[in-house]
Amino acid sequence: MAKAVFTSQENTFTLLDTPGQESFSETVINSAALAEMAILVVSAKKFEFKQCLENNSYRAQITEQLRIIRGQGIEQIIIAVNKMDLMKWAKNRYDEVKNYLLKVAEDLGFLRQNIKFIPVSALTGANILKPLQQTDSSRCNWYRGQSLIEILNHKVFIRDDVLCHTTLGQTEEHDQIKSSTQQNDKDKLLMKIYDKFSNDKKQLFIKCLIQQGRLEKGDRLSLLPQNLPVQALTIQDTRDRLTEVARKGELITIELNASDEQAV
Ligand SMILES: Nc1nc2c(ncn2[C@@H]2O[C@H](COP(=O)(O)OP(=O)(O)OP(=O)(O)O)[C@@H](O)[C@H]2O)c(=O)[nH]1
Ligand SMILES: [Mg+2]
Repeated sequence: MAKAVFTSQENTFTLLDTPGQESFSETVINSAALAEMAILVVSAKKFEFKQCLENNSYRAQITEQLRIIRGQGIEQIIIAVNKMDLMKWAKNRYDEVKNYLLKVAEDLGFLRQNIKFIPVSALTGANILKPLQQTDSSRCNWYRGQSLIEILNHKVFIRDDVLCHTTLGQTEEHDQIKSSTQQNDKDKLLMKIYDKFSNDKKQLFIKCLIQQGRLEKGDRLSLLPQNLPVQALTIQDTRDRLTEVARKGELITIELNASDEQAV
């Protein structure tokens, strides 16, 4: 899973990019478990979409990705129909891709109102930041909707439950840790651990999503389910910079004082 951070005027976004190939399903599962929403990028290019759809394994693969996204609790999805520059922004091409994927997504339980389709060109940047009518109106006179960043900024498509409001008792405990320093349930730190690693200096690190509360450098934590006491020696923020404090929604890396990697 590759991570990138970008900001708009209103928000900071963390993007978890996963490859499309079948062999990367596990990465899609892990990313979707951390995500508030999903963007599926599909190619509108004839060879890449049409011929692929005639290929059973590709059909199975795109269905599998949508199934994983849905299975991880994501209800709302943006489907970006990409490479529209190569198709000269042909509406019938866009509609063909859209109608096919709409059916697949609906069959998997996505509700129509929760699926947002958008034509884009990642290469030229069309409809990514500025809406099409401001940049490409001569080529595409049929799409009058929002650009990708406008959809993201409106947040209508962003779920909040991955950044959960549940208490510990209601969540799966095995992959979460809580702070023992804070009293108020509302502010109680809750994080989902999604990776751990150690370096050649035998320093142990975990990667986490902060689901609620805030973490400060030096905080003492308890690792569930074993109730292992650990301390956050250092914190790296979403951009991998050292920081003193991290908050809800951030994907961070924490250095722990635990020496036994196996126990973590
Ligand atoms: N013409 C055109 N080419 C594009 C566009 N977007 C991506 N490409 C090209 O398509 C190729 C594949 O792009 P990637 O960004 O690697 O595609 P990907 O979806 O990340 O692929 P995987 O990670 O392997 O699943 C590259 O050669 C890109 O330059 C687009 O909008 N228009
Ligand atoms: Mg890629």
